[in-house]
Amino acid sequence: MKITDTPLVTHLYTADPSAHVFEGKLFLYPSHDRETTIQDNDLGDQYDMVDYHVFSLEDVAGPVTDHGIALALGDVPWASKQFWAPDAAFRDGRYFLYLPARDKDGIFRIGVASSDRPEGPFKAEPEPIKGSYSIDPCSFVDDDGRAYLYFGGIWGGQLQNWQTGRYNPEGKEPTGAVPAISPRVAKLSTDMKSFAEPVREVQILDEHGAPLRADDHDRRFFEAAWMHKRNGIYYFSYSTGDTHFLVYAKSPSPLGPFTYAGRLLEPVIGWTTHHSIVEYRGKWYLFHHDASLSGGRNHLRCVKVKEIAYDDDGNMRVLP
Ligand code: FUB
Repeated sequence: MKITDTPLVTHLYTADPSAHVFEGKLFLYPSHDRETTIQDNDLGDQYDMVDYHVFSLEDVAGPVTDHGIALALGDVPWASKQFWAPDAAFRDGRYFLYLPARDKDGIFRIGVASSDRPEGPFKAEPEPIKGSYSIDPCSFVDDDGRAYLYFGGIWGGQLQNWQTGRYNPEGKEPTGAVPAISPRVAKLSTDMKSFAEPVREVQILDEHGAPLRADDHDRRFFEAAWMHKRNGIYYFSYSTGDTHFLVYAKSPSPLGPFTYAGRLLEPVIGWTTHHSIVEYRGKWYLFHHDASLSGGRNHLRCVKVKEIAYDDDGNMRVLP
């Protein structure tokens, strides 16, 4: 099938697609958007999701199989609301689903659930990952077997509340020429269920080697981290949030520092933009979302796919 700018899933609203190749097929782990009467606000309260469906595709452009509910909010003992953007990983015969949600105190944490099947159902651990906070987990298993969890998001994602390493409800996004808030990364333990090391900051530098500035809203990290590796280069891509771009940075190391490398996607219909990048049958793809299926309602989004091309220097371009 030919790739077109049409939603891959139309019987549900879906967003934040994390794409992986498991068992020779493409699997999508998106958020499952739902109708709500909550008014849009800068904290994202309108994104009030309560379960995850897993989808699979043989052909990148569809059709898509909906494998049904893989995990429900009520089955995660520590979570109170807002099942936001998840990710999945495979290691040693088990599949892992990483999920951000607010805990009973309203603080975003990241939990993990596991299954012997890529489509689930997943069984959640009773507590969130110790030392985790904020949103948008992205798991990455490197060729050497080491696994990492990248995460973080500002504003509704609360990363500004963790600038000292402890939760400060008064935390604000910095302004002006100071360094922007950095996304976070932690190495995962071999069972994939805990952090093996203290959480670190992921440095994103400009072309002069200086950290991106807080007032550089066209380039600074906002949310939606994704990591992929191609030809020995580690690509850290993310959303700039209030300027609505998907951008990326490159490094020779999974832990950075990363150097800003360019823009991947211009703003789409709807406030949020979010993505994943995956190689499938020799080509690279960007799975992302917009709000076209709902006529532009920010919290009712739909997953789409585009092809990516790389130049000889490893720079990326999304094909129209
Ligand atoms: O889907 C809820 C939130 O919206 C995600 O966690 C963010 O990345 C944004 O897409």
